Amino acid sequence: MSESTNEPAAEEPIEAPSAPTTIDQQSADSGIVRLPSGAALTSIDAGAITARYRSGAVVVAGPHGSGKTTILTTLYDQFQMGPFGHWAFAGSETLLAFEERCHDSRLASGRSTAETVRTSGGSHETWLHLGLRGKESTERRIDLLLTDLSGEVFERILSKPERITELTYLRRADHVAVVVDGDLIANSETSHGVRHTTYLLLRTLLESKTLGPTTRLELVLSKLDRLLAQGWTEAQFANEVIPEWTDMARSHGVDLSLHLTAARPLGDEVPWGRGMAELLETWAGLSDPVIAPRTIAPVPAHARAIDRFAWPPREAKQ
Ligand SMILES: Nc1nc2c(ncn2[C@@H]2O[C@H](COP(=O)(O)OP(=O)(O)OP(=O)(O)O)[C@@H](O)[C@H]2O)c(=O)[nH]1
Ligand SMILES: [Mg+2]
Repeated sequence: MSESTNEPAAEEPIEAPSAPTTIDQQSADSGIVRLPSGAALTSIDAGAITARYRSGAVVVAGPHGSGKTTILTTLYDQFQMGPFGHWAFAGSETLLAFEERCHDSRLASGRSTAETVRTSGGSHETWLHLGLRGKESTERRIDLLLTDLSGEVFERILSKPERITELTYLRRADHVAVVVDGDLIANSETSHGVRHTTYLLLRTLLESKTLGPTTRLELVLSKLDRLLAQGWTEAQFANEVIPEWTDMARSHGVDLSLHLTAARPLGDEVPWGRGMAELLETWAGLSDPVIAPRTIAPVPAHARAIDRFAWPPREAKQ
């Protein structure tokens, strides 16, 4: 992704990614079966999947350590045990990337506690792919593309909000999920800071006109187990904290939906994967059109083809 401001300003319009050929097509043409590498996908690779299947793009946002990658790996891990929620696993072109991210949370890693490797800031390979098929109705298929971005990307946006225009994939996203660390919310030393940065990130997303016409904005509280372990209740969180974000979003004509999750809780109080089924349902369901029409800022002239995930964005559904 183009997070650098050192990009030379390109005079010429940037070419959209060329029409993708599917793996099936390539096999038929050449007689050679090209298997996906399994690594995370660049925006161009992700664009090829969106061209092939009915798909949903989810940008998972939030500072370093907020729990973004763990949410994604737990979603994937849920399918190790069979169908999950209304969905069955229908394949992934990023199996290796999922496995790498899951490794430190498994016994085979030799660790005494489950961990998630910190996401590196410099990679263009930021999309994870989950193919899903309806558990009851097998004709129903959707392919989810989920960003696994480093928290540094969002920390940079918080210090320089104007750089949000560089995140061109926001325009194409069906969902943008802002992840908030429940552990930090509950801790009196960090609570004010994390509430404020969440407010600023949401406000930047809403005011920058970088969301697409049908993009849904969600707030995902992570580490619910840590919030409860520090004496908070879910009702207290909903009454005391949430309104400062939802009221601001409403003033921009947006209904912010909320998910309380514990992707990988410590202890037994909160079940593993709490809130994941609801999150998957939201991301895999067809999003309703946004009621208020949105004006969208133009893509910056210096954006590279690699950053233009399936641009132009989808038209607003009627
Ligand atoms: N107690 C608890 N810890 C969690 C939960 N989810 C994630 N964590 C821990 O939170 C830490 C950070 O999680 P990550 O998923 O790596 O966070 P991230 O947002 O991807 O971080 P960056 O990649 O650095 O931006 C890891 O040590 C996880 O094990 C949870 O539900 N409960
Ligand atoms: Mg990460």
